[in-house]
Amino acid sequence: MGRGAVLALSGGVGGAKLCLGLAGVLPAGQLHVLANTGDDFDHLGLRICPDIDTLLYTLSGRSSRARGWGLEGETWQVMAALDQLGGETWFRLGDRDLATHLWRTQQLALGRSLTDVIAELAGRLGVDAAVYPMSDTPVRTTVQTVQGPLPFQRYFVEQQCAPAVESFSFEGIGAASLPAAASALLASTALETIVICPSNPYVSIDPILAVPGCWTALRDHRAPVVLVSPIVAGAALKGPAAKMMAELGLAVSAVAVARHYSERYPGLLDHFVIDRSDAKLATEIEAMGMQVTVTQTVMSSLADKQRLAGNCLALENS
Ligand code: FO1
Repeated sequence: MGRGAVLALSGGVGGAKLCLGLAGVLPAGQLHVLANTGDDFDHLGLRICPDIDTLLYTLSGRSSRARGWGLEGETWQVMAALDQLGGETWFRLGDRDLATHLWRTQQLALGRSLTDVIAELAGRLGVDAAVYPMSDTPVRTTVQTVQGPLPFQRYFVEQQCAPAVESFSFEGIGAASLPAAASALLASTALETIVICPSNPYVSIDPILAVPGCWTALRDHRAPVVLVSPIVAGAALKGPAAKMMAELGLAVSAVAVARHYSERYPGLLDHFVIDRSDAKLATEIEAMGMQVTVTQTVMSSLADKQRLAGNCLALENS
C-alpha cells in the first residue's frame, strides 16, 4: 500500500540528515519540509537562507560532507578578493553558493514570494521534496546574551556561539504566516505523519512553531507528531543546543527537551524518539504523556538516516 504525505519540521544540518532519510524511504512527492527561516538575513546585499539552502543542497546530494552547509567542492575566490578589499568575510559565501544567493535576491526583488522562489530553486536542483519557508514575510531570530542582543548569524558564526545565552526572540513573528501550500497540507487527510527533526529546539524548531496558528494546527491534525531528540547521552547531535541548555540552567538531557515541548506546546507531541544510550530516560518522558521509542538516532551513514526515518514513519497514534 502506498504511503500518504509526511511533513517534516527542520532547521539546518542536523534536521537535513533526517529529511534525506525520509526522502529515501518515501514514494516520490510525499515528503514536505517546513524550514526555519529565523536564521535568514540580508548580507552583502543578498538574501541568505541558510537552513533552506542546507536542506536543498543535502536533498540534492550537493552539500559539503565536511561542513554540512554550503556546497561540496566549493572554492572561495570571491571571499579572498573581498578580504583584499577590506570587505566583510566573517560569513563565508562560496563561489558557487553565491549563485544561489544572487539568483534568489534578484527573484525576490522582482516581487516573487520566497515560497515560489524556493520551489523553483528546488526544481532546478532536482529536489523532489516540497520545501517551504515557515513564512514568506521575514522573521529574524535575536539571541539575548549576557553581552546584549545579537542577530542570529552574528551570534552563531561571528561569535562562534561564545556569549552565554539568556533568551531568544523572533522579530516579525506576529506578522508571519505559513505558506498556503503548508496550510493546505495541514488541513488535508492525506497527511499521515508529522516529524519534528532533531534540530535545535530553541533556535530552529521554536521559530517554526511560533508562526501564528502553526503549532495548534499540528496538534489538532489526526496525524501523529513524532519528535526525534536532538540531545543524545547529554550532548547535542550537532550545534550549540547542549551549550544553550546549560546556560539556560537546564539539565542537558532528552528529558529537558521533552519538558520544553510539553510545557510550551501542551498536547503537541505523540511520540518522542530517543537514542538507545538514553533508554533509562524513557519512563520519565512517558510520564509527560507521550509514547517513547528507543532506537539508534545517531545518523552516520545513509542507511542510518533511512532506518531512523522508517522507524519514525512506523509510529501511529494509539
Ligand atoms: N556556518 C559557519 O559556521 N560559518 C560560515 O561562514 C557559514 C556560512 C554559511 C553560508 C551559507 C549557508 O547557507 C550557511 C552558512 N553557514 C555557516 C551555516 C549557518 O550559519 C548555520 O548552519 C545555520 O544558520 C544554523 O542552522
